[in-house]
Amino acid sequence: MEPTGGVTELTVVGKNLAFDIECFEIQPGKVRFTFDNQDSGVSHNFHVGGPGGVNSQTDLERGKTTQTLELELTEPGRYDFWCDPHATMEGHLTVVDPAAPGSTVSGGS
Ligand SMILES: [Cu+2]
Repeated sequence: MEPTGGVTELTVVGKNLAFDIECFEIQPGKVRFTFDNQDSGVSHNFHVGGPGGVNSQTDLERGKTTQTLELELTEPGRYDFWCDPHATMEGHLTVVDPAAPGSTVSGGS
């Protein structure tokens, strides 16, 4: 999860109508999601929403396929990600507040 060239790279695999990872914690800034749809013949997308009016998604696309979504997540807080047709596919990511060093985002979902 180390930022590469100022961009945080996150990879999420969609398989059997589920995401392989459902919780991320990142620093504010540019994020590049790679969504790897491994469900052959099943249409998924990758949708991210949260603070600051973030609401962005990839097109629905039949697997197997790989999509990328680049966002700038500058506002600390909790963001959600999901696949629109499948309620079983959801997760969240927390953008930490760099102005609060040592403050860990406490657990709970
Ligand atoms: Cu889906």
